[in-house]
Amino acid sequence: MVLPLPEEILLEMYWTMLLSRRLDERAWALHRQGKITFHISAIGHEAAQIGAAYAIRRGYDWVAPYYRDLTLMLALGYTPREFMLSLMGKKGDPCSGGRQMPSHWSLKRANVISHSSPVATQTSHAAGIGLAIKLRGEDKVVITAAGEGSTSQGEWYEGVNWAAVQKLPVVFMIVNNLYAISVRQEQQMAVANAADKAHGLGLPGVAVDGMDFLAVYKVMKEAVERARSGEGPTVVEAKVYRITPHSSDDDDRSYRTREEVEHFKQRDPLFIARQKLEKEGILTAQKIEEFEQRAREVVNDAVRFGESAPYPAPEEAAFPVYAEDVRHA
Ligand SMILES: Cc1ncc(C[n+]2csc(CCOP(=O)(O)OP(=O)(O)O)c2C)c(N)n1
Ligand SMILES: [Mg+2]
Repeated sequence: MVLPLPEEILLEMYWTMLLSRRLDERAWALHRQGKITFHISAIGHEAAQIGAAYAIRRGYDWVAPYYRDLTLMLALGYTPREFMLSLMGKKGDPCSGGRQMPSHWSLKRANVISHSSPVATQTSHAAGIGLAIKLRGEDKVVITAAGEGSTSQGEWYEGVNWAAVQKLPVVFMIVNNLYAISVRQEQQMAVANAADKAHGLGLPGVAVDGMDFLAVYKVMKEAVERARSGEGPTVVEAKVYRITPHSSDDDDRSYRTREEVEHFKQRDPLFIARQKLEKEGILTAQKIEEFEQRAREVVNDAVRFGESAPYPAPEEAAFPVYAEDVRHA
C-alpha cells in the first residue's frame, strides 16, 4: 500500500498510541489500589485520536477536546508526568492546578482550551474560536471531539449549525463508541451514522472506521484542508468501541454482555496498527519490545513523579476561579 506519511512519523504515531494505552492501564491499576479517585479511559479510542492529531498543525491550530482524548493530548505534547499530576490532583497539573476532575484537559502552550463537564459544550466553544479565526483572517483550524451521545445535546446542533452557516474553519469529530454510559446508540438516535446528522444542517458528514489510524488520518486531513482553505466545516464520525466501562465508577456488566466486549477486542486499534506496520516492514518484533520497555520506564517515572509531587496549597483552590477581592483596595 502507498503510505500517507514517512516511516518515522508512522512509528511516532504507534509509539504515542502504545504510551497512551500503557498509561491508561496504569491509571486503572492506581484507581483499584485506592491511589486515585477517578479515571475515564481512552482504551479503544487511540487510533481515532492519533489520526486526528496528525491531521492538524499541532501547536498552531486550536483543539477543543473531550475527556477521552488522552492519546490526542499526548500527541500535542502533554507529558505522562503532567497526566499523573492531574490524576492525583497535584500542584503543577497544567489543566487546572490539581483542582479539576482528571481528563478535563487544557494545555495553553498547545492551544488546547479548557473544557467543561457538561457534554457538547466544547462544540460551541469550537464554533466561537472558528468565528474568531475567520474575523482575524487567520489560516488556523479548530478541531473538536465529542461522543455520539453528546450529539443528542441541543448545544451540539447549535455549534455545528452556526459553523455551517458562517462557513467556519472547524472539524467536528464524533467519536462513536456505541454507548453513552449505558445508553446504546439506537436508544438515542434514529440515524445509522451520527455523521448523517450533518446533512440536515448543510455540511458534509463522513463516517470512518475509527479503529484504523490511517483511515482516520486520511478523512481528518481532507476535512482539515477543507476548513483551512475556507470551504467550511465538516463532521467526521470515527466508529470505535469503548473496551472499558464508561469510567472507574461504572460497572458495564449491568448493560452489555462479555461476548460483545470480547468481539470488539478482536478489533483493538493498537493491534490493528501493529499488524499494519509489521506488514509494511516498518515495525519489527525488536522495535515492539523496545517500545514496550520504554513505555514501562516512562509510565513508572510518571507515577513516581506524581506521587512525590506536592498538593496545591488550600488557598489556591479559589484562584484563578474567582477574581481577587479588590473592594478595599
Ligand atoms: C449535559 C450533560 N448531561 C449528562 C452528563 C453526564 N455524562 C457524562 S459522560 C456522559 C456520556 C456521554 O456519552 P458520549 O457522548 O457517547 O461519550 P463517551 O463517554 O461514550 O465517549 C454523560 C451522560 C454530562 N456530563 N453532561
Ligand atoms: Mg459514546
